[in-house]
Amino acid sequence: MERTLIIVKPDAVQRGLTGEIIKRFEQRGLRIIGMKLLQVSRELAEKHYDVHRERPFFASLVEYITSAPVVVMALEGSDAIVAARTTIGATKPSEAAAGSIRGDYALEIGRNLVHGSDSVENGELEVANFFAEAELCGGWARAVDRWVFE
Ligand code: DAT
Ligand code: MG
Repeated sequence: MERTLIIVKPDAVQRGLTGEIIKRFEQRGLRIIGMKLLQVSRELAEKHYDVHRERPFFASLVEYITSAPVVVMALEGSDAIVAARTTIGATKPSEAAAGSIRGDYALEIGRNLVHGSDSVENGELEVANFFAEAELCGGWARAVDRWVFE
């Protein structure tokens, strides 16, 4: 099982797309093991986006993610990293596949609605950055799991 951190970004929350976005991950079969609403601090934002620190868009990225509340989710599943990123769609929404979240609801890279971890290692690190272990229901199983996971 892999873990991925999903952030329903401020634009998605403001636009009332939180439920629609959660629904897509649920329908995909990924298991929610943690979820909360919070306003990201500058410190946490800079840590989360540390790999982009030297990029020209870093300041606006931090500004955007800290600008209003977000919903963060920790999801678990087989191949969760790739599955979630496929559901999210390409970074640049104008090029994202129709049927993906960004392809259906977004136009611009700086308003691309949702974050998903990009590797197994980053999934673990990012979930730990946003959730205390006690906030995660790591051990639970759904009755339907045997119909989703082979
Ligand atoms: P993703 O969010 O698809 O994982 P990423 O990790 O490469 O994309 O970049 C993180 C965020 O930074 C991305 O969601 C939007 C912003 N970003 C990336 N590349 C950008 C660019 N060339 N111009 C402006 N913003 C960019
Ligand atoms: Mg990324």
